[in-house]
Amino acid sequence: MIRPSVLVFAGSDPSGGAGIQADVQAVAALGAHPLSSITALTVQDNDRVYKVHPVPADLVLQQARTLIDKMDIAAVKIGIVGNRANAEAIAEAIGLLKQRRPNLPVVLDPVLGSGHGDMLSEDDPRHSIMRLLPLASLVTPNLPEASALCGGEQRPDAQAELLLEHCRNVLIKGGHGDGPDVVNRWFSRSDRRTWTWPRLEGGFHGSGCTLASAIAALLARGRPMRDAVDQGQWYCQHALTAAYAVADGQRMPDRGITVDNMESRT
Ligand code: PXL
Repeated sequence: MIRPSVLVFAGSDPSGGAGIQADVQAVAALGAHPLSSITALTVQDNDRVYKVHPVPADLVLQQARTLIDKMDIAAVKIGIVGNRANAEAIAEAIGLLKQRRPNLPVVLDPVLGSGHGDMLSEDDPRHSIMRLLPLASLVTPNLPEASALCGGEQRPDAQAELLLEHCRNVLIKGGHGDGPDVVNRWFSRSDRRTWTWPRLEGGFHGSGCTLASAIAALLARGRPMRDAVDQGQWYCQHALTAAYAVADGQRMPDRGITVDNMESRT
């Protein structure tokens, strides 16, 4: 049996909480195989980012092409890209993949900065995100990201309407709000659904990466979008509930949790 692969474009987070380190764990936990093209090296601990060093664009493309030439890729996940040249390289790789698989699922996590607001791109990440948005099948902004991508618009319904002009599915995550619950809203052009999860105490490192990668893995395994968005959140919430500390500050989602009974949810 060939296991479906997810090609992840992401930066390295040496703390092991976010970025490619998170993506690899989440994709594997959900039964797909993680392939990677590293877009940037960062210098960071579990709280703060001190440096971002983009990988040269030709190397981002070469990493991907070598895999694309040999392997069938069932889904793509995009995290930080590092700079605009890397966004172009990623667009080229996705173009190649879509020649083979026109309906390739592509999950775009539109990261504008770290949880503390530290830079994770050499230039304005909004340009790279807008370049990649039409190539994505799902975009997963939190509320501040959705607002920044929509000219300061604050209302999720209006944000979704704008983003749906570029991308077929939008998941607006409420983790950055306040209140006792986190409300996540999924919109497609013909459907929508809202989830309410209890807000967990404290801060986490890499929750957005965990969720987007989980959804990409589920899409790679053939789940319909609505189910993948549902089950991905279920997995992410449990990984956050089981989070552990490695130092003061943000905790690490436990992405090794067992996911057996998630199948029964939809
Ligand atoms: O969670 C967003 C994110 C993505 N990618 C890398 C990161 C972070 C947050 O710190 O470091 C590499």
